[in-house]
Amino acid sequence: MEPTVPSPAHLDPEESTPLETSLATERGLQTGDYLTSGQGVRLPDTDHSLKAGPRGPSLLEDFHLREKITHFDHERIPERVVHARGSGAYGTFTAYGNAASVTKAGFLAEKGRETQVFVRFSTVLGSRGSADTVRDVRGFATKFYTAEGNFDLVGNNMPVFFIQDAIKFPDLIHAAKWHPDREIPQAQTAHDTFWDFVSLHTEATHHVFWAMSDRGIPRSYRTMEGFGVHTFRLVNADNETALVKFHWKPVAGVHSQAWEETQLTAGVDPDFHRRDLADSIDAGLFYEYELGIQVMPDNPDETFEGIDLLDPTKIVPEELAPVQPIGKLVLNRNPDNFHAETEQIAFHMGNVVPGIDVTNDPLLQGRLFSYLDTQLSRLGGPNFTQLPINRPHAPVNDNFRDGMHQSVVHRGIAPYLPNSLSFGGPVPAGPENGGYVHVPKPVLGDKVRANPVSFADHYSQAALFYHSLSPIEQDHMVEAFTFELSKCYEQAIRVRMLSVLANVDAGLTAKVAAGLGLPAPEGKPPVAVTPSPALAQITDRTWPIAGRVVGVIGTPDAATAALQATLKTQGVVVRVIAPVGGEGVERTFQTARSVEFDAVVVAMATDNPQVTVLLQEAYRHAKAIGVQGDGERTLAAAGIDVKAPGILRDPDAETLAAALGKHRVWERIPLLKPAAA
Ligand code: HDE
Repeated sequence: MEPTVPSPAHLDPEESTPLETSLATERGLQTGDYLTSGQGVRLPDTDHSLKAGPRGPSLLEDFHLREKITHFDHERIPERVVHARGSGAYGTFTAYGNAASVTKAGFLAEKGRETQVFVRFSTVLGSRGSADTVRDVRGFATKFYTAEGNFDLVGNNMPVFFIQDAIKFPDLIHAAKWHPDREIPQAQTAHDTFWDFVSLHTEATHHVFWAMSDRGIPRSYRTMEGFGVHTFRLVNADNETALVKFHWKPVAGVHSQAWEETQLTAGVDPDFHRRDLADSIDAGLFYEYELGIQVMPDNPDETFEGIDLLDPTKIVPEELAPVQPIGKLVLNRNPDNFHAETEQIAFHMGNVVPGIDVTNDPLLQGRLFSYLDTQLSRLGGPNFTQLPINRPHAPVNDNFRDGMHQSVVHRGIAPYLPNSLSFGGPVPAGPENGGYVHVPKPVLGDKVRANPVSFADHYSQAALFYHSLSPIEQDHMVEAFTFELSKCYEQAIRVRMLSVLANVDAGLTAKVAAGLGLPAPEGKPPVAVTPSPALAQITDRTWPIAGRVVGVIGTPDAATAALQATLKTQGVVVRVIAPVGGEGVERTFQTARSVEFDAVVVAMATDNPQVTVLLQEAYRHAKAIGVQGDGERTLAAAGIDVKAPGILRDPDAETLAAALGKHRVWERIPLLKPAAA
């Protein structure tokens, strides 16, 4: 029986609340020309508290003072226990329509269907105010406001995780966050407790390799992949199932900062990634990604080519199961209010829609509990789904009532089922009416605290990853391990971690050990490793350059005007760096730092020491450097050889664009090594 009682507008299936409308309503709360109190009483003065005489004590009866200060005192909510530092944007997801064979979820299956999303990117370890560019995993969490309800894909920029079972998460995070006695270091894994834990808990090895690779220091959120990590189960219209891994593939390619660059950026511009996201959207240079799936048969043992699909420390190499693109995401709108939208968004692994189901991955199973639970303390009660950013765009008719911060004035007297006083409604929806039905899989087994045997392999895929990287990326990983372990106080932890590395690769271990001044232990690395070329990020490919930033050292005169104009047509942001400010100047010698630019063009002669440092850094970080006019004298002052790779004499826009499309001048890297190395 269909419900016949009229429901309030926000519950009415005919009147689902599009995000635009709900946000407009929220903005509408601030109306009128006059300043008022929270109760709507107009106020003549908000600068002086009510006092007994100009010098007298403030009076308790000043309702405006008390209300203003009280509200202010409670403006902050608890930061996320992990992923506290983040930023987000709205976007549109458009389905290619080719996923219908594996899922009935309309937003994936129907060709051309557009779905609004909000994506929140984050680091894991730092507090809300920490720097964006630290070495860390990045969160890539997407809320799809689908017509069938919200679907949240709460992923990371690395396809595996440190642990195989959710019960270890508090241990991992206690070890990885700051030391509890002094609350240092902030947003770093380079400390004793982290390396103590991961060297003892070897199932983390594969993930640690990803964290120590260049994936841990992305150039921007535009240039990183996203992964659902776990295996999901998709269901099509004929109720056939497939096991699937989700991937976000950035249209701009996967690119990273240089390690030294990240450290400088953390000081120069701690908001580097956040700013790039917001500025790019403002400039119409939208971030774009394709959603892809690896599809594996849903066989009873849930393995594929010998890989246990329930183990979140394992990938399925793309060469074995290609990533099939099924839709495109464009991030095209900045939030209006950081707190209301980016801070209050609440993701939950249990937000699934018909056509998408979970698997028994023990990490995923624990997450199904954690995300709902954490919002209760973070957002202050169970009604956070009513916040505009969390509201589904599908009709809601849940019979949930009351609770803290209830903002809906529910009508009727029968919020229970079965009832006869609300004409029996709302009625449960069977699958024929779009009801969510869990895939009926048999569950059998003894109650045990145990892992499948296959989970015991902790090293083979770490080796697979390491051997899939380009030599430059491998070198970066050696440097990262050496740097991080050098930061430990306890020698025993370094020694123990070296013995873990020795079970992955002897060459890597020898180099890290040499850097630490320790003997390299012997281990038992896997004998045969088949690399997955898809994992390397330095390849021969050239990538789109929209959103890349070029600094022009010179004055905003005609000399570089043509170059600038052509680059801008390709979406490149050009900033003139001049001796002093003025019309057309975005940076001065005093304010510019190398980390802001993907390439630099030197169009004037100067021996300004800050320009010298900028160029030396750009050179060291293997960035393309163009030279025009008497700019060579500036390079000479910085001690840079104009014949070195990537120093481009009078580059036209095409040459510069080609260099940007490679991300860095990789041929210069060997020249940057100390002679003894
Ligand atoms: Fe999370 N994680 N997580 N996580 N996670 C949270 O939820 C948790 C894990 C991820 O931008 C928290 O609302 C447990 C894997 C992202 O709002 C919390 C376990 C992956 C975000 C939580 C994991 C993630 C979170 C903190 C082990 C990648 C940020 C605040 C079982 C696939 C979402 C919150 C945002 C946030 C718990 C492991 C990704 C406490 C218990 C694996 C991107 O619920």
